[in-house]
Amino acid sequence: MQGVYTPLFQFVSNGENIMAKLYRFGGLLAALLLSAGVYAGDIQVEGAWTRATAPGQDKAMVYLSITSAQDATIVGVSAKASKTAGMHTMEHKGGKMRMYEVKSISLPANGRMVMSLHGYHLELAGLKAPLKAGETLPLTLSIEMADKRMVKVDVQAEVRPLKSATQK
Ligand SMILES: [Cu+2]
Repeated sequence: MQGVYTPLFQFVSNGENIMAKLYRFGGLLAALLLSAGVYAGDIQVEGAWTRATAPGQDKAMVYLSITSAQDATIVGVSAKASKTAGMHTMEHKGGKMRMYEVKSISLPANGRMVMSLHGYHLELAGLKAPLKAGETLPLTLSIEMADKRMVKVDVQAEVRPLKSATQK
């Protein structure tokens, strides 16, 4: 393997150039890999769902399962359907469930992170239109991989009926 990398160093004469060229090469490579979906392929999202909104409700909680082949962190979420989107978790305190915002969710390599009614969820606030059962709600996760590369993962969340037999 070493022989593959050695020629790179023959193009350049000083240390700064080496770093600059390697960095540029690395960035270009990352962009190519991203466009080919290689990194997104390391991340698997399953079973994304939310519920149809009740009249007057402008918030939605979204649940999903996510697995990453390498250590990663969800650092953001966005959705065209709402003014804001974020990550929340639930806390049981003094007999009450309280939810609060978190800035990131860690994804240990190959560990499945399952969002559930009693834990992490994505929260959309300021919905621009009611969510109707049978529709899909597109959203995008921003994920930072262990090597600091940022990956955008598009997710289609199924909108389930308000009262659903498949509630978890
Ligand atoms: Cu919430």
